[in-house]
Amino acid sequence: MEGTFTHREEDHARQFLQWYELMLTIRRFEEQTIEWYQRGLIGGSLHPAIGQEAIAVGALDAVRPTDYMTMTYRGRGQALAKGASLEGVMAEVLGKASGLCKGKGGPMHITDVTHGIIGANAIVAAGIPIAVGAALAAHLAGDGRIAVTFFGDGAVNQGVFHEALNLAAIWTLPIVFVCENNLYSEMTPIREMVKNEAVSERAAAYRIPAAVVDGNDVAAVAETVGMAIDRARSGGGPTFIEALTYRFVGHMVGDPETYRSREEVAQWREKDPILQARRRIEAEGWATPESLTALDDRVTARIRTAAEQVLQAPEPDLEERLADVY
Ligand SMILES: Cc1ncc(C[n+]2csc(CCOP(=O)(O)OP(=O)(O)O)c2C)c(N)n1
Ligand SMILES: [Mg+2]
Repeated sequence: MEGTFTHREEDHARQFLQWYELMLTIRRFEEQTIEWYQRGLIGGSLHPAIGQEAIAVGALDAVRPTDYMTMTYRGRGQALAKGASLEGVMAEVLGKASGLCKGKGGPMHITDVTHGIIGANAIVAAGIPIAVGAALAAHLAGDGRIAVTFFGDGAVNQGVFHEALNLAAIWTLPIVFVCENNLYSEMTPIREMVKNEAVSERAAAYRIPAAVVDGNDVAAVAETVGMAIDRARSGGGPTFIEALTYRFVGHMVGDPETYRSREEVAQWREKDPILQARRRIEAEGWATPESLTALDDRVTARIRTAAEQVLQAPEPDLEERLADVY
């Protein structure tokens, strides 16, 4: 960092570099899980969030460890950004005894109540009312907590989405709805699902303020969601954020991706949130290309070391298989 920067600029640079490192950590984490899945080490399906890292990192910037969060089967990055242990999430993905859910959740159901992560959900839209319930609890307790819920564009056609928004609005609950609009619901493009593709406009029906943000711009996401979090925490009620983004890999590992063109994917890859952040850092002079490469190496090494350790971790005991099952 240049010596001529003011303190404020230095703070901003430091914060941006932290965001960059976290996005990179999530990217490398997801790449590692894909490799494991292809080697047959992960049960069920795996839905990577590669391309959507800026939403997890930006949106959770102003969130406190005690705040509540729900997300989807694609939410491992959000768990990491909320403060869950890297090894704990990794172990859960592999179904190990040391996983955050003792290996019973797998890659789709990361939960860690000690960090306010009250559940990733494989049922589309199911996390939304759960977060509204948590926001209601916080509101009744007056404990200053807020809730953030992440969901996809496919969730907005579920009845429960509308019920949840209505309750949050009428009770002025401290919640931020973050729709990760990646333009597809499984293999169906949004234009074939809804007449009005402007998902955020739905919030107006419930008198919930809404904003659309470039979901690949980490600073823009942090600023927009940060304002929504402030509103929620100060008693202003819910906000709806539509973060426009794209997933660079298939809906799940093994998806043949016949429903979209290579050109479309390539165009979006140009808007890669990590690439954009790197360009910004270099343009502002916040770090040299060499130090960014060193940072990348550190992140890669951290993931590799954790992965080697977690791979050796014990499987759950057979006697434990019905424990915590209701
Ligand atoms: C209630 C319900 N219906 C259908 C499915 C099957 N399904 C799994 S993922 C998915 C697509 C959801 O798309 P979106 O909400 O846009 O999230 P994305 O996968 O794009 O992150 C569907 C339909 C499901 N899991 N739950
Ligand atoms: Mg989607």
